[in-house]
Amino acid sequence: MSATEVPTTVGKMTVTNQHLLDWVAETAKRTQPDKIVWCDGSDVEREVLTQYAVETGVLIPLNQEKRPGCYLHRSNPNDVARVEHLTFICTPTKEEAGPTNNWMAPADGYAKLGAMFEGSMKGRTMYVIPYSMGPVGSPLAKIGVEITDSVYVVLNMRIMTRMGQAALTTLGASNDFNRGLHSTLDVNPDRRFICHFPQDNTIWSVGSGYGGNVLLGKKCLALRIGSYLGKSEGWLAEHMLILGVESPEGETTYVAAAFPSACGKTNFAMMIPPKRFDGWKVWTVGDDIAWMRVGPDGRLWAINPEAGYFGVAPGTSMKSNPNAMLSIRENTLFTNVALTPDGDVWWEGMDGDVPEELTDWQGRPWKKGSSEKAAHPNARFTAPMANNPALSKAANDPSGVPISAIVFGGRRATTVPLVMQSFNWTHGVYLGATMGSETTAAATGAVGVVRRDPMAMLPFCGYDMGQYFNHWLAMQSHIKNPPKIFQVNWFRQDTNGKFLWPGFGENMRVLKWVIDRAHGRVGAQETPLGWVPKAGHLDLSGLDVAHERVDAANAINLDEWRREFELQQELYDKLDATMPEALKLQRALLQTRIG
Ligand code: SAT
Ligand code: MN
Repeated sequence: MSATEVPTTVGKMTVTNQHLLDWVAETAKRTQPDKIVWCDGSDVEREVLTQYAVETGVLIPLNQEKRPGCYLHRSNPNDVARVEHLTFICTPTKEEAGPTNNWMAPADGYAKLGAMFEGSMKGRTMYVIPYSMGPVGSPLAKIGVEITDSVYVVLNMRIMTRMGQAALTTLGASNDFNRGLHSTLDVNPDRRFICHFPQDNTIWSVGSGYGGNVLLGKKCLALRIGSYLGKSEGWLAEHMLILGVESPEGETTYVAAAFPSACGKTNFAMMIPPKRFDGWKVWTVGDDIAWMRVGPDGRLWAINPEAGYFGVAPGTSMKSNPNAMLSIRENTLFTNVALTPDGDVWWEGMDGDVPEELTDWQGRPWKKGSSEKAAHPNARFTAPMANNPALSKAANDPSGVPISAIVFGGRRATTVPLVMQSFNWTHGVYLGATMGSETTAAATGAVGVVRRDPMAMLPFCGYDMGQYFNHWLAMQSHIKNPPKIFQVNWFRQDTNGKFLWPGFGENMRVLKWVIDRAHGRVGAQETPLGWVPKAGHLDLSGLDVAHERVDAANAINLDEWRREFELQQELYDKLDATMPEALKLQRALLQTRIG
């Protein structure tokens, strides 16, 4: 298709941005789609595309009485999670990508994927999706355009981002937008790559139809490219939820918290405080990503660049996360969950009895007692944040929210205590940098292995990790009123493998201490590792758990920490070339403290 054949209007949308028109024409020439659809984000468009997705088997309508506007998608069984081994950072030198990223030279990346894009949309429709990450017009927001041949991607991007005309209007005639190009090809793992070109603000993704591999605004732009932009522009793009805690007196304190994928960020962000905290309220600003910039008042201000939740379904229930269950009642897309005989969704860990019969995530009949899971462990829901009863009023505020505390958390069966505050900013960066976590089903590969996941950014940092730590350290001099930094671990176990801490809503007790510390109004106990709550400061009244178990969850065992110290050496070795001196010093200081 030649440039002149590219339609420039659809419905009422007029496209005048020449940079965008040129790029679309050039891409159409390469990929040769049958048709080009410019997505305006309208309701009519959603209806038409949903209808098309149903007709072509991409979506299965759910019971519209029980779940209005909800659909099920089954991905190819070889394509159910992010693929870190096929994800590349394409910087001019390997050093810029650093030792924790896969690297490809930009020319090689363009050549290799370029060949795969040749004619890849023949017989298909090419969708052009303009979108804003962040409230439209926010000084923290960024504009992206994703070109894709997947209607599933379009329908997910509608929920996850502010998509369509408004984004295009904000872009105006500017050339400053992320160029994301995606083609599903034949969903063959041998022809699957996700390549990032930070210097060009460009993402190319082929061969997958799943989540973070293809919803290019999410991990690819908001984190990998975002972190690179943050470094050069002086802000932070982080794998963090953002929540606001409102006290009975009406004071709201905002907290950002980093946890690896599938470690309960969505649950934490939507938490309902237990009875003991009557009158307290937790408001969700975001459940996965935070973009943070220093405000004129010297505080760190955060926006959630997303507009929806791409949450893990298994384990989500009225007990674990009522607000998530309420968020998925309508206008939600489900991926790889099980289907009930009456057209509703089901997954392991949902409330109520296990149904006698289901259709499993691969479309096969499933019977109660089967050794196989009915829903894929990384099955997801895509729900508009507007559905969340606990959505913060500030979620759409272009200026974001001021962050008083930053929390780093991993999934650790041993060693790491329930909660701890860093001695200072640099020590806080050290705690984040040395974070470890057991792997989950959110990425392909072994599950349950402890790996270092600095600031939960290991799979998402778009440049050298040592430089990233440097950036965090350097930010201190710009933040006059910095947030306090904490480490938490909800996942510590007893010798029988049972969790010591009940988690979920009870995490409010930990959160209360965190915000009181952030405001400087509660005591703490110094340990060799950091500040921990003094006896009596963690509010345990009404908690249905033996105090010895809470003590065990909080315990600091120096033998375990000496082992942990040795394990952290691996990270230091790997990042030796660029590991900041300040963090080497932190390690040396810790060694003298734990002996
Ligand atoms: O598949 S996603 O990357 O979008 C979800 C996750 O891994 O956190
Ligand atoms: Mn995530």
